[in-house]
Amino acid sequence: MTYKLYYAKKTASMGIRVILEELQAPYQLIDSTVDRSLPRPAKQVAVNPNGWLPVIEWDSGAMYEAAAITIFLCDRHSEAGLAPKFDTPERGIYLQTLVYFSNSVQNAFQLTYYPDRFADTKEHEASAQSRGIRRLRETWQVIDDQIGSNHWTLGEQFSAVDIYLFMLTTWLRQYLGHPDVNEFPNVKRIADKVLLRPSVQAVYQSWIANPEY
Ligand SMILES: N[C@@H](CCC(=O)N[C@@H](CS)C(=O)NCC(=O)O)C(=O)O
Repeated sequence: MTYKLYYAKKTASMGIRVILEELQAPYQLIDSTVDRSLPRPAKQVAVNPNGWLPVIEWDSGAMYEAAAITIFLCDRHSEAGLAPKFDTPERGIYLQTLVYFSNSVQNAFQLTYYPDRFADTKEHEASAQSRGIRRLRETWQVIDDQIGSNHWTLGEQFSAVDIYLFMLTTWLRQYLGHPDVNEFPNVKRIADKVLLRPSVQAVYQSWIANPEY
């Protein structure tokens, strides 16, 4: 069975691709875009009426929402050990962190990337954007404090949360006024280790060559 991953560079579909690589699950990339002026694959929009990436399809289903896809794939391929087992304390923190990434950190990014979606008028967009920058600082600080001196985000064991964390750090853009990842030394320490993984080296080649690409 081959997964179909609707895909565009710079998006959360890159993180899902790293997870598929780590799981050694066969997949096929379906070219897509975040440019709303360009057509997107009909099936992608049928699965996700919001029009966002990532979307994933498999032999018996399809879904969207990057954190949910992460949880689904890691449970489906549990032998790879990318998710803590069900009855461990780490399992709770794993779910908590993925959902926090999705609803708080990603939301802060959205305020800065798409201020028009959070403001009634053009004049209010700058305010939405600057609040988003402040929110990025607040939410990354929560994650940095949570990690503390842990080896990986959840403790001793590498997990899909570390990949997700790395992906989100690649969205930080100096030119948008985002905080620098170095403001969050524990996050940076983990992102640097994730970067060394062959899966990440393969998927993030362009970003590695030019982080603001
Ligand atoms: N909560 C969704 C957000 C998805 C999202 O915002 N995707 C971006 C790319 S990372 C996108 O498709 N943006 C295009 C748009 O919003 O028009 C998720 O985590 O999957």
